[in-house]
Amino acid sequence: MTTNKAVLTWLEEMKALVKPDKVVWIDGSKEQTEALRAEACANGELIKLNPEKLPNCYLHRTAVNDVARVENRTFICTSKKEDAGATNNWCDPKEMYDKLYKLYDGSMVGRTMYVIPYSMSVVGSPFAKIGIELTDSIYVVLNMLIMTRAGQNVLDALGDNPDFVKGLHARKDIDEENRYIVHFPEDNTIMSVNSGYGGNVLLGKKCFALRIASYLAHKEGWLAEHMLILGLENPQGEIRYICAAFPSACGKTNLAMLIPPELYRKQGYKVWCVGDDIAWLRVGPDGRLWAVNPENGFFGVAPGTNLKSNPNALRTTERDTIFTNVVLNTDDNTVWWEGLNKTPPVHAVNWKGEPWDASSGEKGAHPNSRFTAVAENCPCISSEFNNPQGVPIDAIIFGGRRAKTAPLVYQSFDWNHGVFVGSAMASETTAAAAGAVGVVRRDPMAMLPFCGYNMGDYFAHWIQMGTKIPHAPKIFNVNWFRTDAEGHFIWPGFGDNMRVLLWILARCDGTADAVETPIGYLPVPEDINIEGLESEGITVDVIRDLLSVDSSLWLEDAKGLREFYNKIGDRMPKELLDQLDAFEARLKK
Ligand code: OXD
Ligand code: MN
Repeated sequence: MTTNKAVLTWLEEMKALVKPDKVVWIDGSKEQTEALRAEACANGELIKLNPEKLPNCYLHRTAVNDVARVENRTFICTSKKEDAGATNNWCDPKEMYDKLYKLYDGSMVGRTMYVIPYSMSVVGSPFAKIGIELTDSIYVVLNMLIMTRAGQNVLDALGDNPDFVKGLHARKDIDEENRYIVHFPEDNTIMSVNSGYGGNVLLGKKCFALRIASYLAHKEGWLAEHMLILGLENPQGEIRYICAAFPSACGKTNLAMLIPPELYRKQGYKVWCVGDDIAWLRVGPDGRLWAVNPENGFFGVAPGTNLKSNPNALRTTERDTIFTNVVLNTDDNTVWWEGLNKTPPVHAVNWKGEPWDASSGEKGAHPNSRFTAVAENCPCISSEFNNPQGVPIDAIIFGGRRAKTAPLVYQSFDWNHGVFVGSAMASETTAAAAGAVGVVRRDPMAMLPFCGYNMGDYFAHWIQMGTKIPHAPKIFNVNWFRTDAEGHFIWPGFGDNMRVLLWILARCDGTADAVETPIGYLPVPEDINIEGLESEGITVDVIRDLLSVDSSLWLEDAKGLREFYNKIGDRMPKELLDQLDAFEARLKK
């Protein structure tokens, strides 16, 4: 497979540690993948679904104690604690290696170790980075074959180069008390043990493409971000690209695959999906910011995905998909989840593998149940998805779930103010009682759980990047989640978010006016097109309300932000502290 000395030496070391019975290199061939699927079905790891209704689709169930990312057991182990910063769990690398090596010792006795060479981004792209994951789980292999470009061609591209990210995953006993997801950014190394859940074990995704990559991006002068990438095509056939960062479970996949409202569809508007979760961004030779999606598939949340919320995602999952922790319909061997439709299966097995009756009131699918689907099966996948140069970005959007504070949309005054807006990102639980405000969780740039180094340095890097992009994207903030006195969402969201994207692009072109407020530039209410929304109760007055800025709420928010900045400590860049002071002064005026 390879004569790369660094790869082979590391492999021998890891073999001596975990002591597998057998080692299998993943070559990416159809034959090998098919054989692994058959083996996983035979040993119970996978259940083959109805080949007519869901061709080439499988169901997997994780252990009941292993259903989500474990942030409290996720570590960034740099030699100096300050380099990981106050927002990450840290441990001295030597101490952590000692602890982990004890856990891994002999963990693959009697098992097979799979060697997965994979590339994040198209093999050979200037953005691409290579990783090798060692795992004892066929489920991981099959997921990685969807989520990344994996196989022999990656080893060929690596050649003799010792520069690759080393990943070791062992299922071990799925013991929560000894579950660790650990990053050693200075060693290009990731170690994951005692979990089988995607976000903890598909090491190319959060661990590499965000945590390790953000560390590398800081060193090398680019950005690795928790962002979707979409292309918006106008009736003239011109496509403009936008990146957007929202915290987990705030609708990134839905926005990335948006279907325009009929009014716009008729005119010829289209939205193309480049990515739904991660963007790697570099300054191009033309001085613009260019983005690729380093992934090759979607690891999306199933519950709530339906024909209204996201028909494109639903259609993407109709073949070649691995479902995890959803309901099995035993009548026709298909799958179901809450929010798919109003007709749960009559004979069914829940995510725990138990017989399940929808009338019990218990959920059948786990709320974090997932689909792992092939990006190229998406009906709206962008023609640029495999472009090794990426796509040029006109706008960056930040957003969160705010019941009251943030308006539907606003634009930052400039790059540094935009970085401030991103750093102030937060999401809050919706308040049931009128006027009550939910609990705010700060999640700057949606990167709180994914930044592989000190958050203060990360902010400084964003400020620095602003000086290196001659034609930088404009920065915006959106909030689809404002609620009325009864706690109902005011804005219809989903496809209608397109109306807001059009205002954003008009601002990028300089063709829309704006109102200057203490928080940034807001739309003139009449400039958000509401044609066709009358039946949803949306009038210009409602838009005016959605765009209102309550200084007292924002001053309260600024207090929370200052506490957060203080927690980050002395690596907070002065530029953002100045932004915060200026923000408060504008609000008090
Ligand atoms: C997430 C995810 O948790 O994408 O952000 O899975
Ligand atoms: Mn995500």
